Amino acid sequence: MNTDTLVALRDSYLSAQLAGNRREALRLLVDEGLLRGVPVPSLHLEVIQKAQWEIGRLWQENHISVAQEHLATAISQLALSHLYRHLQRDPPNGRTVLLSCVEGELHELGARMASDFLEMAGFDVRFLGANVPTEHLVREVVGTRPDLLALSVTMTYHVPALRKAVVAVRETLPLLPMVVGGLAFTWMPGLEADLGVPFFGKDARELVAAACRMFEV
Ligand code: B12
Repeated sequence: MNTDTLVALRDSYLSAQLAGNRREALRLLVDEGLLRGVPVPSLHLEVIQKAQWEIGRLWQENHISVAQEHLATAISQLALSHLYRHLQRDPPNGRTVLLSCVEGELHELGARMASDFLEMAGFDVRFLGANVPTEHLVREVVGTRPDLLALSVTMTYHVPALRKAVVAVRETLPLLPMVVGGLAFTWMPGLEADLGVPFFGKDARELVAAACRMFEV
């Protein structure tokens, strides 16, 4: 798939988001994307993710309102739900990943996308979504005993919550492998070393590559 096609698709998708046109946004992803052979991971990363980043820029620079950002993001949520049933999955690799946003963290779309990528790679994924209180995260980890715990954090002011979660999980299950990611790591380089937890990449594709290396699957 050439870059120009993906850029054009992203621009059209962004216009549909800004117009609040859910049907057109889905039509673009399906008719102009999937049915023309654009792989689902490219729709995720090159169309939806990049459109979301652009929505962030437009909001930050006051070109769109909070309501318009919400409208646009709701469309991307719908798009991910719709694409979910079209994910091409590798055979199950027998490993379970529990993926969660830390307490207070409301940005869950990226973590959700990361969950979909892990699923495509054959992992069994438990995705807890946004703002999971640390105490409940620990209970869930103890209850489900995943092979890997992945924590997502976007806002740097949620790093203390990440730290708290890492400490609490370590106290309870010292041998459980943990990884961290999300935009906060772009803004605070080196944070992972400070936490003593590996950073598994800046997007969902890198996360999957690292997880596969870790388990040799
Ligand atoms: C949508 C959005 C929201 C929505 C989120 C809704 C939802 N259901 O997710 C809402 C309205 C809740 C929101 C709130 C806020 N937001 Co906001 N938001 C965004 C926006 C526009 C898009 C986020 C998104 O969907 N990204 C697309 C996904 C696919 O990308 P991603 O998150 O980077 O995820 C990828 C990687 O990070 C990685 N990844 C994610 N998790 C993990 C985990 C692991 C282990 C690994 C390895 C990888 C990984 O893989 C993902 C897929 O490739 C961003 C702009 C941006 N640049 O992202 C601003 C942005 C993040 N928000 C911002 C701000 C300021 C806020 C608020 C403080 C606003 C306010 N005043 O209230 C609040 C904070 C809320 C909170 N308590 O957490 C700023 C942050 C700036 C900064 N440097 O601090 C941004 C950058 C906008 C901007 N340009 O100013 N926001």
